[in-house]
This record gives sequence, structure tokens and C-alpha cells, in this order.
Amino acid sequence: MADDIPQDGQIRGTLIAAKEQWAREGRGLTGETADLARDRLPPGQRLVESWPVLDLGIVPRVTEANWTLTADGLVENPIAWTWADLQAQPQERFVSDIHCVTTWSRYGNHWDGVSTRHLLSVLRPRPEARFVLCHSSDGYSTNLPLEIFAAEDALLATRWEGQPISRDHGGPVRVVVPRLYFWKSAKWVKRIELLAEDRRGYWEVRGYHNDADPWKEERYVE
Ligand SMILES: Nc1nc2c(c(=O)[nH]1)N[C@H]1C(S)=C(S)[C@@H](COP(=O)(O)O)O[C@H]1N2
Ligand SMILES: [Mo]
Repeated sequence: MADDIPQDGQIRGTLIAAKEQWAREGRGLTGETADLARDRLPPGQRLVESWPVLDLGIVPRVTEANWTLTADGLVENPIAWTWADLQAQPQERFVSDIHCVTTWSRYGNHWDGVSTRHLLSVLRPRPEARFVLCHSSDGYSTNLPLEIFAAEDALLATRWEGQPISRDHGGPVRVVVPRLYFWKSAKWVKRIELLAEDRRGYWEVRGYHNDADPWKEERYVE
């Protein structure tokens, strides 16, 4: 079971408290409106070359051997996949930009993995299913609307720039949802739950915006 996965590190209480404070202060907010036709960088963001690591401080020891993914809730066909099951699905390549609420963005990331559209075609969501809650092996969770989870650029990623996703970045399997701030992309994903009603995740109950659209600067709770 994914719940038995050993963990290293400990909760970064000071960092989490600081991020809650940023939400109260509205840190990084510019009040600008993005022009999508013109801008590639959303308002208040700055470009980085290397890929920063951001998490709660707990790094689960997930491997290809012990990784499992449950996807359940309001679906006709719930699944419990191993790494081999995931590899047996159609693999696709994606290119997208990352926008983190802490104001860094990284352009042109190459991802390989299984599209969320394929996953959903296997699951067959019931008509009532409208929201997705992703759960991770470090105790993290994050929520998003089903239609954004199902976007054509969203995936279960296993490779970045041609290499297996490192443990720090959520390997062996993480979610990538490029349309939203990166906290909506769960590292070490272990369960994907389809819901009729929205249920808020880790940062969403700590002052972060439920919708998280970088182009609208939806950083924090209004
Ligand atoms: N499981 C898990 N996923 C997570 C997080 C986390 O703490 N745990 N942090 C989120 C946040 S705030 C960000 S910015 C990105 C960071 O991913 P990275 O470390 O690969 O850059 O992961 C998101 N997904
Ligand atoms: Mo973040």
C-alpha cells in the first residue's frame, strides 16, 4: 500500500508558516492583467533557468517497485495501477511552461507520460463528477476542476527532459497541470479522486486561491 511508503525529511514548519503569511500579505501581487496573445510570462513572474524544488519537506521513498495509483470516486471503472500498468498505457510527449506562485516560471519543459485524457477514458467519469482531488504520499493534496485536469496539456509525468523525474521533483510519477500555478501539480501522486463537490487541498485551506490561474494572478484567497 502507498500508505506504507517510508518517508525522509520533516515538515518545513517555518516555510509553511511563511507561505501562509505571503497569502495574507498578497506577496507578489501586481494587479496587472495579462495579455495572452502578447505575453508568455504571467504577471508578477520572473524567469528561471534551473528547476527549483518546493514541497513540505517530507520526501517519500516512492520507487517504481512500490508506486501504486488508485483512481476512484465517481467513475465507472476505478483503477489501481502499478508502474507496469502505467507503462502499458499510451505514452505521450508534452511541452509546457511552469508557473509557481512563489513567482518563478520555467519555460519549455519536456514531459513524457500518460495524458490525463487517456486516464479519464479508462476511468469513465460519471456525469456528476466535476472535481478532482489529488492525494500524495507525503500527505499533500490539491484540488482542481475536472475540465482543467482533463486539458490536453495535463499528464501523469514520469520523465522530464528525457530523464526519469527525480525523487525531489515527485518521481517516479507526478501530476503536471500547466494551466494552473504549480502547487496544483501533485508530486508523488498516489490517489486521484473524482468528486461531485469541490474539496480543498493542502494550500487551498491555507490562504491560496482555489482556482490558481496564473494569467488572472489568482495567487491567494480574495
Ligand atoms: N506531493 C506534493 N506535491 C506538491 C507539493 C508538495 O509539497 N507535495 N508542493 C507543490 C508546490 S507548492 C509546488 S511549487 C510544486 C513544486 O514542484 P517542484 O519541487 O518539482 O518544483 O509542487 C507542488 N506539488
Ligand atoms: Mo509552490
